[in-house]
Amino acid sequence: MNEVQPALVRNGRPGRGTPRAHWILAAVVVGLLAVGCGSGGSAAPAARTRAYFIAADEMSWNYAPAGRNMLTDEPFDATANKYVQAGPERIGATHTKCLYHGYTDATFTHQLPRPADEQYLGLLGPVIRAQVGDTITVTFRNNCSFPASIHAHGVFYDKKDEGAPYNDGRTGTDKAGDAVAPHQHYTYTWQVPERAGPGPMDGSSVMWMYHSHTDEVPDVFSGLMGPIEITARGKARPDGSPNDVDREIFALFMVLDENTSHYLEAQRAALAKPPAADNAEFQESNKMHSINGYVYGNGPLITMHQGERVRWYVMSMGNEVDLHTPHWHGNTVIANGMRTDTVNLLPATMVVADMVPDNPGIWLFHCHVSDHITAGMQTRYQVLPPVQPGSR
Ligand SMILES: [Cu+2]
Repeated sequence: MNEVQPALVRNGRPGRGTPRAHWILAAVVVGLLAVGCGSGGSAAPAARTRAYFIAADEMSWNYAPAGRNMLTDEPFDATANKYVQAGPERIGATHTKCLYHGYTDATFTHQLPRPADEQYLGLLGPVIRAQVGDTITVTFRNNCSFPASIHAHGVFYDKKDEGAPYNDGRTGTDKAGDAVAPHQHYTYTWQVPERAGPGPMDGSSVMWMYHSHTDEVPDVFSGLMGPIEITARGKARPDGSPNDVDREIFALFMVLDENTSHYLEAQRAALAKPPAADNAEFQESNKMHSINGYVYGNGPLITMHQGERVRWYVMSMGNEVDLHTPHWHGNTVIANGMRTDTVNLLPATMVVADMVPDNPGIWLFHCHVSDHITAGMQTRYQVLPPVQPGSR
């Protein structure tokens, strides 16, 4: 079967803000697929293999690239500067991280550019999408300096593709995906059976996550996390996204505790006046209360149009402080079959919330835990006027 790169066709949304080139590309890819596997172009969904190429790349990540508090439109105050201001004894807003990036193929020479309307994803890895019945392959290359893996939630995997080393009686190649050494690669294969897709109370798609699980705690705090979205059989567009949703937004609420990152010690030692690693104020300064790796609204504005069917996928990871309550100003959502404007997250929980925004404007989207508000776990989203029929 031909393999496709869904990340390239991700924006297939006819008449809904779709870059035309992407839609044409989607049509070409689907056509090639039909020829390649003889499945034809009928409405019945053919099971597909969706091939992703994801590298873990070492890089500098700036939690506050705007350099000011975008929620107040003022310079950072003393509270914010505890976290974002660099100095002889403080790392500040920019940390070394290891992040998942999508690539075009197994040569890992061309990183997939993130379209403008996906820039808000920040430090999250590429969205992995599939439909029930599909097979997902992820060729993973580790460009970071420590062994890493990709461990998926929800989908079906054999032991060799679990991406997590522990005492489970396995040996040899059965442990191949547990720890990919620096500069090595490994291809994970995950099946997408019914039990990976929506249940009786779900909508047309569900959220899972993937993350490194070789040394789970520092791997995740170093930044190795991403979302998975699985759509019900027969309800997916060519890119795997649900055909009854106009726009999808993914958001990670997490106190990224850089004290627990693989890179903390090197960064601490590089300071002009390195404080002790257990210095309480230093430790607090490294706890980045972020949404998709941005603090104080510093990420790109999340945008949508009034009247669109918007599906929010929110998740958390981390520690006992990672109890978060994402709250939308200005509009409401339906989550778990109930109307609300605030949902609950604990580490490694995932919530899907559907919104049809009826209220245009720029609105706050923030964690409602008081300590997290002041530490910067806030951002904004914009509801633009409705898309006029035929305007695109
Ligand atoms: Cu919170």
